[in-house]
Formats: sequence, C-alpha cells, structure tokens
Amino acid sequence: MRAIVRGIPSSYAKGLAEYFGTGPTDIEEARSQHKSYVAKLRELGVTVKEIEPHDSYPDCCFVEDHAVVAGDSALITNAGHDSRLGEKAAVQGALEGDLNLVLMEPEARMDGGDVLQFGNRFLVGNSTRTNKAGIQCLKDFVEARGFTMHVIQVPSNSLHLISICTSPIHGVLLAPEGWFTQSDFPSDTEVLWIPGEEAYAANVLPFGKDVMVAAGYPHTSRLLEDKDLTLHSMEMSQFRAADGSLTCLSVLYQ
Ligand code: CIR
Repeated sequence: MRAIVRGIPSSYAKGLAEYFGTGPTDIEEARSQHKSYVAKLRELGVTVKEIEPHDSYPDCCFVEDHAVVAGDSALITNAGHDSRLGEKAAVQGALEGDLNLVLMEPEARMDGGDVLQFGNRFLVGNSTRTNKAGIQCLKDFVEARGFTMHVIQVPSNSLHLISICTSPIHGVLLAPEGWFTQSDFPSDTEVLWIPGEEAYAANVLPFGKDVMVAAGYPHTSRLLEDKDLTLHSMEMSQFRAADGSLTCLSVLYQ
C-alpha cells in the first residue's frame, strides 16, 4: 500500500469548519497529531510520500478530497469548495507516474470524502460538496473500470459521506444510528450501527485486521474489538476541529 499525505500549513487555523468542528485551535498539536498519523501508516506497512504544505491553502492536509482511486487509476476531482480548488495540483503531481490520472470536467465538483470503495461498488454521497455532474463523472470513471456506483444522500449535518460511514471489515459498513437508515445502503449490505453521538467515530481506516480509529469513542471501539480487530487509537482533536477525519489525511493506493 502507498499513501500521499500533506503536512499542516501555518494558515491551518483558517481551515473550513462548519460540521464537527469550530476551527483548529493549536497548530503545534495539529502537527504533532499529523506526525503520529504518518508514523502509524508507516508502522502498518504503508509507503508514504509527503507533500509540502502551502500557506495559501489552510485545508491542504485533507488530500483525500482531490483524488478517487480505482485500481491503477485515479480521478482527480474539482473540490466542492472554491477555496480548495488550488490544492489539487500538488496531489495530482504526486500521483503522476504512479497511477493513470483522469481529470474531471470543469463543471463537475466533488470531494473525495464523498466516495467510498466498497468491494466492487463505489458509494458516493450527494452532499453540498459533490454535484450531479461530479457524480456522473465518477459513474463514467468507475463503470469504465468494471465497478458499479450507488448514490447516498448525505445528511445535512455532515460534511461528507465518509465523515460518517466507512468499512472496517470487508463487506461491512460502520454507520451512526439516526444519521442513516438501512435503506440508504445497497440492499445486501451488513451495517454495524454505532450510537449517533459517536458519529465521528464511523470514519475508520482499515489495513486488514489493523484498524486506525479516532480516540475517545468507547462504544465504537468496543464494538470493533468484539469483531477481533486490532485497534490503533489516534488523537484527532485538531482534525475534528476542521471537520477532518482519519481517511481525509491520505490518498491510498496499491
Ligand atoms: C473542508 O471543509 O473542506 C475541510 N475543513 C475538511 C475536509 C475533510 N475532508 C474529508 O472529510 N475528506
């Protein structure tokens, strides 16, 4: 497994925050949490490529939003918020040569945080950051590579689909009660439901049986431990403060 990550710019305090967070408060703590995140990826066997942060882009550490990987290709997105459009050049540059890159049409907008590969399906969130043209672009991209797509309405109190729904185990989703219902997901899907107040903990980053989880969500941790997973608990407070989660901090590919 390989990953692209990007460090924390000096402007990070200006990061967008409207959902889980009210804005980052401690940049040194954010840098320390990011360092632990990168170290954990390496400990779990991931080869990490680090991009320098850029102060013009307060949210640039959230690289996930700029690329959706399917096999040996990546769809380079047009981020849903104008302030973040300029972040993609560096992510695109870092992936060039590693994956076949496909660019979105200018009118298409999408944050990678709205996309979850789930077996041979891609789940995509219809959110304030991802528009119809973006969803169509993703559909063309994944169907050309033998995958299917399933659209899910993102609740208005969540930034992205995968802010509150990921897959800790092959074929199984993790999602908060009260934010989704079973009928939001493909009909054959097993869902592990967590309490609504732990919604932030639904964003986990699995590497086989090793799963990175946000620290401080005991119900979710217990549920996952009962599934025989080995949890790696990460302090995420300064990312949550900017509406970011574990998956947002990397673009992962083989
Ligand atoms: C934003 O609002 O765009 C950033 N503050 C957070 C982006 C988080 N990214 C993600 O969930 N994939």
